[in-house]
Amino acid sequence: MLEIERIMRLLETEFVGREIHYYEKISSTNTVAKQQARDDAREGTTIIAETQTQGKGRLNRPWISPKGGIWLSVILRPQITVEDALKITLATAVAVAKTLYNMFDLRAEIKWPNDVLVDNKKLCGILTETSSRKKNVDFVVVGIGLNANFDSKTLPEELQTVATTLKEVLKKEIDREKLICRLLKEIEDLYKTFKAKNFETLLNEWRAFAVFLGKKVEITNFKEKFEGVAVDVDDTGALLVKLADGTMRKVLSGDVTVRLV
Ligand code: BT5
Repeated sequence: MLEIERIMRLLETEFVGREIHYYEKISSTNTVAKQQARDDAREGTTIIAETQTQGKGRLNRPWISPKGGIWLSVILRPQITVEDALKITLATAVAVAKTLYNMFDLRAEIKWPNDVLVDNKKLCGILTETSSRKKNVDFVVVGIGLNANFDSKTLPEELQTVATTLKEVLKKEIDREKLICRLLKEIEDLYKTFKAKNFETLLNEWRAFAVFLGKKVEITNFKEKFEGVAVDVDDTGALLVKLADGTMRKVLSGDVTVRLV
């Protein structure tokens, strides 16, 4: 079980995680965070759960959340448009990758828009949800699911070959409290960079972990499926894919499959 008091003692942030709501078991930290945000929870409020019964990914896909994982959501209140929220997802992926690199010397890879992978297997997923009034965002909830201290054998069979955990990669259990503190600090630092509109700095950090850039990818989204080479992200965070005929496509949502040949 996580020791929240220890997290509070180790935490070096100004506002992210300064208020933590901890649950042994809840539906989804994102769902609870959204409710608390609607009830005026202050910026940085963080919801952490030991397990989730209805953890979710994008498009309401299930996120399997056994004990030993890190399942948390942070409430942010930036003054941005809904489109800008994509950059918060990218910044959060950088925060996860930097934390793993700084703590364990582990070189994770970011896959656009919301995956952190090790050896091509999913270690972490990010779900950013926004609530908006008209064009502007009222609040953003950033949910992070990081497979930490459990074996991928505890996941459903179809995920066992495509998912991995820190315990498996590092061959030991990690200090989850310390990791959460470092992660929340990285999130806060990158969020400050984001708010200062230093997008180029942010995107450059992102590019350093985005190993799939330059590779052949298949894009699947609600309206189409196509192949091309992932070239870069633009200043909105959209993925730029070059098609076989040389034209460039801008991708704002969808799943990316990296072709290994
Ligand atoms: C994501 O969606 O990757 C976002 C996951 C966000 C989870 C966190 S946990 C804390 C917070 N509270 C929530 O309820 N959610 C957030 P997407 O890219 O759509 O990927 C979802 C897919 O990942 C599923 O369809 C499965 O194939 C796979 N998956 C499910 N559980 C997994 C796990 N534990 N590890 C690796 N892959 C998993």
